[in-house]
Amino acid sequence: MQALITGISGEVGHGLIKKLHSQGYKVVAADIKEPEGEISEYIDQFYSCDISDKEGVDKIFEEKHFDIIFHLASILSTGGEKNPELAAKVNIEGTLNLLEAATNQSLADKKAIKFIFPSSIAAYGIPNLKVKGERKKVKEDEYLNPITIYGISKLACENLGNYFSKNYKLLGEINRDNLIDFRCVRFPGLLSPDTVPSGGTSDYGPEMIHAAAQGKNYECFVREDSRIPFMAMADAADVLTSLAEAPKENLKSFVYNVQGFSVSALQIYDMTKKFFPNFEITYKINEERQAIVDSWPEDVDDTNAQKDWGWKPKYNYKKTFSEYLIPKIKQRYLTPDK
Ligand code: AKB
Repeated sequence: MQALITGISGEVGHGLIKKLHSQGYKVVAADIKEPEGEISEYIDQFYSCDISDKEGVDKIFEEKHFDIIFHLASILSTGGEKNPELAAKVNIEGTLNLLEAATNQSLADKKAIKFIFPSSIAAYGIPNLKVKGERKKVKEDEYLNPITIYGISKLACENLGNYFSKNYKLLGEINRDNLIDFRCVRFPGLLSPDTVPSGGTSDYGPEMIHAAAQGKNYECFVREDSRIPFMAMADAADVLTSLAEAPKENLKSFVYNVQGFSVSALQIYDMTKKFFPNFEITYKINEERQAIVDSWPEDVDDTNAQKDWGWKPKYNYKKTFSEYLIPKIKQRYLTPDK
């Protein structure tokens, strides 16, 4: 089984590569950054490729045939607002390049390649805090009015993926069973002990914990009552592989909400302080980043994922800290060369 992963140097890539390798996949990786550290051991072939470069993407598909693609490469919500044109190019054109190449290969090989796409809670746009507080658990088809170019790109690519898997060349004579098998989840903010994210807006969560583990204090850029769903990174890799393994006939939808737990910035601080008692936080609100977080739901309804493919997080809020983040993060910062 051969898997292509784009965006390996990002947050989700690390955990996913290890998992796929342990499941016996040959892993082909494409990224603009060379893989560093232990993940290099798990990669069978690396392509230095900017996914918005169509020729570069096509070359990979000329040389390799895939059973499954995990398309993780993306410019995140805060980064995207610094250069929306670039974000649209990478996030939309890049995804389109991959969808086209995967579709051509699926049709030529007469075998539907699985295309797994992580979307985000950024696909939502809650109109105001009153609605956010009242509505709480948002379903997949509600409030799809994203305010960032990242959220707009994610929503567009969810629909592009669905198009390429069902209606591609609607008037053409195509064996539709050989179109790609597109599956997508909307991730919440992610908390990892291994990587400190950059360019996202949910970054205050992981930044806070990594600061505390290094004996630093943290200046938080959103209000203490800001609340969105989060998930342990260990669960995020599982989300992608278990969605990939789900029998196609069970999947009633092409896009699923998933979440671990819904917490405020203050609750993340309180939990972090339990493990790092000297840790202190101050608040200096960045109005633009605050507006982004305010537009994301407080929580999401992931009943469909539970029903259709048995999704259940291993880590609740407490366990995420006590059994995953804290032991690993302490080890990370105590080991001198990390
Ligand atoms: C971001 O903050 O942009 C991402 C996300 C929630 O998709 N982490």
